[in-house]
Amino acid sequence: FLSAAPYFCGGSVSDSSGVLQSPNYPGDYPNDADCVWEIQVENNFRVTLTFRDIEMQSGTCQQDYVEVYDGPLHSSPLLGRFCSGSFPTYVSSSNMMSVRFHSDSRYSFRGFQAHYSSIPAGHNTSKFFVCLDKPPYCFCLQNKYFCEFKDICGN
Ligand SMILES: [Ca+2]
Repeated sequence: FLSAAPYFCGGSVSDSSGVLQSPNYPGDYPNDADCVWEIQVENNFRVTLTFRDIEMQSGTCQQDYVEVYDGPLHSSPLLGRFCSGSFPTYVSSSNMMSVRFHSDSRYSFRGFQAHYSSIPAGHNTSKFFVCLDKPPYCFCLQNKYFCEFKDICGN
């Protein structure tokens, strides 16, 4: 029997913006990986996370996947799990967000790259959208809603 050692990665992230990506990106990610990034930005800010690329073993997203949590990993709601085909954006309800990448024991692909940034929490946010002071001005927080990409918030 061959037993692969798990590949650990991730860590704490506290810059106001940055890039998260799977190990070796854009090369193939390792098998048996489990990475958790815990993003914490300044108090009174929220974390926005936008995926720019994602290519993983697809299907039901049980083998290889990315999960986004609205805060610390083990105590926060799951905002989404996915593995290919979509480029979602997430916004946290506090100044913390966690991102988990998992791969199983075989078949690897390019993985993912995502950009995060922090935005001030304030009146320009609701449960449905977040306003920004620069394009695209509006992030929708639920996939079933679509923002018109214009300055709907009066900035
Ligand atoms: Ca796999």
